[in-house]
Amino acid sequence: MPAEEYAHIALKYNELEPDVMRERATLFAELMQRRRSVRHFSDRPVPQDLIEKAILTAGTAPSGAHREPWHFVAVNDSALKVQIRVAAEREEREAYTRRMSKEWLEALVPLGTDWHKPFLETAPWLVVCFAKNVGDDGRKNYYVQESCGIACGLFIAALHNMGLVTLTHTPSPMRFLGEILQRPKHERPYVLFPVGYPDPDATVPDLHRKNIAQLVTWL
Ligand code: IYR
Repeated sequence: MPAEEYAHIALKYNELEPDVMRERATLFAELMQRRRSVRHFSDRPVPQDLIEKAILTAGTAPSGAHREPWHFVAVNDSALKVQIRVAAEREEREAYTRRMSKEWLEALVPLGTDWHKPFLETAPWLVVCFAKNVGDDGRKNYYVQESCGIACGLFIAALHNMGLVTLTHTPSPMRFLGEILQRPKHERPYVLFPVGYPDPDATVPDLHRKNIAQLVTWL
């Protein structure tokens, strides 16, 4: 049976004065410039309602045919976090010592990462985004990778905006997440985000971002 068309309603659009646009654009760009991927977490608890707000924000992402091809699992349970750390480190150790190419390992040298993932136990929350190639109604989803990528970007921005830190972690392969978290077969783990407060002694690599000339070609 074909799906029915949505009713079309008037757009709620709030036009801003140009100086207000500029002020807000500047503040948001400055806020986002301060975002860093963090690998050293404090074990300070974070209330569930904050995680919920970030997931609701992620869920505002545009998606192919508005199929919303994502599902988030938010893990606060210590035993589950230990299980995830053990399984992730098993895969990562294998990846770093055998599976990753010399070229790949060299690309990671500036970041100083290795197979140890203590943050999977320390961070109060592990949030996993699962990508769904098929919806719960059995119909196919479209642009699943793109849609989930955008949703995860909004999730990261929402966390940063509320003063929490995270890391886009993709242990490879990460099938084990579907098993530990008991997700159905048609859901594929997309990204794992440890979320929390930074460790007071957290450090980050002193990296720099592309400037505007490097970022854009104006035609
Ligand atoms: N998944 C591994 C390796 C890794 C890969 C990339 I590309 C990074 O930007 C960072 C790490 C890990 O998490 O260590």
